[in-house]
Amino acid sequence: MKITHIALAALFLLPTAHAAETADQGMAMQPATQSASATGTVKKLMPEKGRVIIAHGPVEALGWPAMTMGFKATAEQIESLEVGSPVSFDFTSRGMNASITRISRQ
Ligand SMILES: [Cu+2]
Repeated sequence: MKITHIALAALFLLPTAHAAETADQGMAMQPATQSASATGTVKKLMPEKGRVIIAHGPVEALGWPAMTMGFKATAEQIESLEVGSPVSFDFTSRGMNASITRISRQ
Protein backbone atom coordinates (compact mmCIF):
# COMPACT_ATOMS: atom_id res chain seq x y z
CA MET A 1 0.00 0.00 0.00
CA LYS A 2 2.99 2.32 0.02
CA ILE A 3 2.34 3.55 -3.50
CA THR A 4 -1.29 4.22 -2.67
CA HIS A 5 -0.33 6.31 0.32
CA ILE A 6 2.23 8.34 -1.57
CA ALA A 7 -0.26 8.90 -4.38
CA LEU A 8 -3.02 9.92 -1.99
CA ALA A 9 -0.76 12.23 -0.02
CA ALA A 10 0.38 13.91 -3.21
CA LEU A 11 -3.11 14.03 -4.64
CA PHE A 12 -4.61 15.82 -1.68
CA LEU A 13 -1.49 17.75 -0.71
CA LEU A 14 -1.95 16.54 2.82
CA PRO A 15 0.43 17.01 5.72
CA THR A 16 3.65 15.07 5.27
CA ALA A 17 3.12 12.64 8.17
CA HIS A 18 2.37 9.67 5.90
CA ALA A 19 4.98 10.57 3.32
CA ALA A 20 7.65 10.92 5.99
CA GLU A 21 6.66 7.61 7.52
CA THR A 22 6.77 5.90 4.14
CA ALA A 23 10.18 7.38 3.41
CA ASP A 24 11.44 6.01 6.74
CA GLN A 25 10.62 2.50 5.60
CA GLY A 26 13.12 2.83 2.82
CA MET A 27 15.90 3.38 5.31
CA ALA A 28 17.54 0.95 7.71
CA MET A 29 15.67 2.37 10.69
CA GLN A 30 12.51 0.43 11.50
CA PRO A 31 9.50 2.41 12.66
CA ALA A 32 8.13 1.48 16.09
CA THR A 33 4.91 -0.48 16.44
CA GLN A 34 2.08 1.74 17.61
CA SER A 35 -1.54 1.06 18.56
CA ALA A 36 -4.46 3.21 17.52
CA SER A 37 -8.20 3.23 16.93
CA ALA A 38 -10.21 4.49 13.99
CA THR A 39 -13.60 4.47 12.36
CA GLY A 40 -14.28 3.96 8.69
CA THR A 41 -16.19 2.20 5.95
CA VAL A 42 -15.28 -1.20 4.50
CA LYS A 43 -14.39 -0.81 0.83
CA LYS A 44 -13.12 -4.22 -0.16
CA LEU A 45 -12.64 -7.66 1.37
CA MET A 46 -9.58 -9.64 0.28
CA PRO A 47 -9.82 -12.91 2.24
CA GLU A 48 -7.29 -14.58 -0.07
CA LYS A 49 -4.73 -12.00 1.00
CA GLY A 50 -5.82 -11.66 4.61
CA ARG A 51 -6.58 -8.00 4.04
CA VAL A 52 -9.45 -5.59 4.16
CA ILE A 53 -9.50 -2.18 2.49
CA ILE A 54 -11.02 0.51 4.68
CA ALA A 55 -11.71 4.19 4.05
CA HIS A 56 -10.76 5.44 7.49
CA GLY A 57 -11.12 8.80 9.18
CA PRO A 58 -8.19 10.78 10.57
CA VAL A 59 -6.07 8.92 13.15
CA GLU A 60 -4.78 11.65 15.43
CA ALA A 61 -2.63 9.28 17.51
CA LEU A 62 -0.52 8.49 14.43
CA GLY A 63 -0.86 11.82 12.64
CA TRP A 64 -2.69 10.10 9.77
CA PRO A 65 -5.16 11.98 7.61
CA ALA A 66 -8.34 10.27 6.40
CA MET A 67 -7.58 7.84 3.57
CA THR A 68 -8.35 4.49 2.00
CA MET A 69 -5.81 1.79 2.77
CA GLY A 70 -5.35 -1.91 3.39
CA PHE A 71 -5.20 -3.53 6.82
CA LYS A 72 -4.09 -7.03 7.69
CA ALA A 73 -7.03 -8.97 9.16
CA THR A 74 -7.81 -12.52 10.26
CA ALA A 75 -10.21 -14.75 8.30
CA GLU A 76 -12.66 -14.48 11.19
CA GLN A 77 -12.50 -10.66 11.16
CA ILE A 78 -12.96 -10.53 7.39
CA GLU A 79 -15.95 -12.90 7.56
CA SER A 80 -17.67 -10.58 10.03
CA LEU A 81 -17.58 -7.68 7.57
CA GLU A 82 -19.48 -6.56 4.52
CA VAL A 83 -18.50 -4.01 1.90
CA GLY A 84 -20.19 -0.73 2.77
CA SER A 85 -20.34 -1.45 6.51
CA PRO A 86 -19.38 1.39 8.82
CA VAL A 87 -16.88 0.00 11.34
CA SER A 88 -14.84 0.98 14.35
CA PHE A 89 -11.57 -0.83 14.90
CA ASP A 90 -8.29 -1.00 16.76
CA PHE A 91 -5.04 -1.76 15.01
CA THR A 92 -1.32 -1.89 15.41
CA SER A 93 0.83 -0.11 12.91
CA ARG A 94 4.49 -0.46 12.07
CA GLY A 95 5.05 2.37 9.62
CA MET A 96 2.32 1.78 7.04
CA ASN A 97 2.01 -1.92 7.90
CA ALA A 98 -1.25 -2.00 9.82
CA SER A 99 -2.94 -5.04 11.40
CA ILE A 100 -6.44 -5.01 12.83
CA THR A 101 -6.65 -6.28 16.40
CA ARG A 102 -10.38 -5.68 16.93
CA ILE A 103 -13.13 -4.61 14.56
CA SER A 104 -16.89 -4.24 14.92
CA ARG A 105 -19.69 -2.79 12.89
CA GLN A 106 -20.93 0.53 14.12
CU1 LIG B 1 -3.83 5.36 6.33
